[in-house]
Amino acid sequence: MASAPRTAAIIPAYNEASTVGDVIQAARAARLVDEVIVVDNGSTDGTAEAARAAGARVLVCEEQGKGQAMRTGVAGTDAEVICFLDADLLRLTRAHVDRLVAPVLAGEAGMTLGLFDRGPELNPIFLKALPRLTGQRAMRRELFESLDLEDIRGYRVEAALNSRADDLDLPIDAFVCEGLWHRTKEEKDEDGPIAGTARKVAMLATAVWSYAAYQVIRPFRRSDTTVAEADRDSRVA
Ligand SMILES: Nc1nc2c(ncn2[C@@H]2O[C@H](COP(=O)(O)OP(=O)(O)OP(=O)(O)O)[C@@H](O)[C@H]2O)c(=O)[nH]1
Ligand SMILES: [Mg+2]
Repeated sequence: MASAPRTAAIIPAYNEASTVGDVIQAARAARLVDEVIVVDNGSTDGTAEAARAAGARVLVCEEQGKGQAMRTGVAGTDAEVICFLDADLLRLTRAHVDRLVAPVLAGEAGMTLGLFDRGPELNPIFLKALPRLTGQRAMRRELFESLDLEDIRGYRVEAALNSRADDLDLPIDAFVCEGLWHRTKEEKDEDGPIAGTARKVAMLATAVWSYAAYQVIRPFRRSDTTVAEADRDSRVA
């Protein structure tokens, strides 16, 4: 019998020292996770040190951006299944992480999506009616690697993953992670809540643009380079 593919939790983190340790702890406690990788972009608040202290392997991404950090994480492991987790999560449990990974390992889902718990009124709306742009998602590495380099920049990456999974008709397993929440941009922005809200609006605009770019512009691009093509030589053995 072939041995089960190995699973890596990859956590992009930029100035998340106050929460990254708990996220790592939940990921390390998960039964189905074999290694935990944090990808930092030169955080100035001790995120890398906190991540190392909590037992993660820390990689440094040279280029700023969430998607770029995810790419660095994937290139830095040979795991077949990847579980992405944000570093600003509150109340993440090992059960949430295993629930994300299990259907992908079993081949029952091409991608899983773990949504925040917004309560009984909002959960069905975020689960069924809106684009599911969560950072908590598991997939086989090939799905991430099949994305175009242009499509993974910053916050475009999540919409791009959703679009790609749709293109490939992959079965998606989306669910609410009971109790899960995060430190929002409004809370963590040093320049105050208004700047935080502005950054949030910019991020959502990026996601909308990403969907449009994927659907409209992509077919006309002349030279697409996928993540797999770009990172073939840098893959760890
Ligand atoms: N390494 C790295 N991580 C990043 C970068 N940008 C965002 N992240 C991480 O990606 C995760 C999600 O980013 P957030 O900015 O919280 O995005 P979000 O949760 O979708 O947005 P909010 O609702 O405003 O919190 C967090 O763990 C961030 O620290 C970056 O440039 N580099
Ligand atoms: Mg967040």
